[in-house]
Amino acid sequence: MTLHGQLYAILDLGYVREEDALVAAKALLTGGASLLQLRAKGHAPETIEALARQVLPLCREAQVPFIVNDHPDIAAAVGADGIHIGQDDGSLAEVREIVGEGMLVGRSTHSPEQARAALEEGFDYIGFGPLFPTPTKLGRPGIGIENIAAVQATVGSKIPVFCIGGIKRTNLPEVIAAGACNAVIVSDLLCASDIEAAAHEAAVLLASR
Ligand code: TZP
Ligand code: MG
Repeated sequence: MTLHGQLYAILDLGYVREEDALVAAKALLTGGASLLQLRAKGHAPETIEALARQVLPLCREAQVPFIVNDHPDIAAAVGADGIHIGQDDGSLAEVREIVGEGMLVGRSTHSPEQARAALEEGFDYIGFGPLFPTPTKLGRPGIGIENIAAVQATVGSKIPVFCIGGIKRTNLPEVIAAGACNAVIVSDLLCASDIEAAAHEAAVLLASR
């Protein structure tokens, strides 16, 4: 995977209605997302799988990896490009048993220690955050921007590090100045009046990294 300059967009059903999901996915892709994840907390597995089967071809057309959040079985069933798991979602080995060797497997991390551990375990990329408190991930404190540069210099020289959590187009320059090379942005894109333009703005800022 490329180490720098990537906007990772998430199609999060907490912000987008199911019936609007494909239009939003197209806008994120056209706007310049480098990866796209389907995140559907609390939705039935059948719903997630059905939507995944519709989003996947859009990603293939855009030549953007399609990642499924939380559900290795669905990722494997639909032939996704990747699966993203949290700290409490088991080990890499357990997920690999379900999805096989070829698939990208990403891990959420919330501290420099967790970031290093994920690299050592063999994950393909990490999320690092939430940098700032965010309604998208309620109950998690912001970890701040102080450790971005160190994590980017160590872990980020081997696998992509995606800063995440409360990142908006307005504070993205500050996050980049703190050392970030890649970012995940959820609500600031999905709640924008023009999702494609918002994604483009963020992608352009990151592309300079
Ligand atoms: N993991 C850590 S923060 C977060 C996730 C899924 C949510 C990021 O969403 P937003 O709306 O960009 O703050
Ligand atoms: Mg999870």
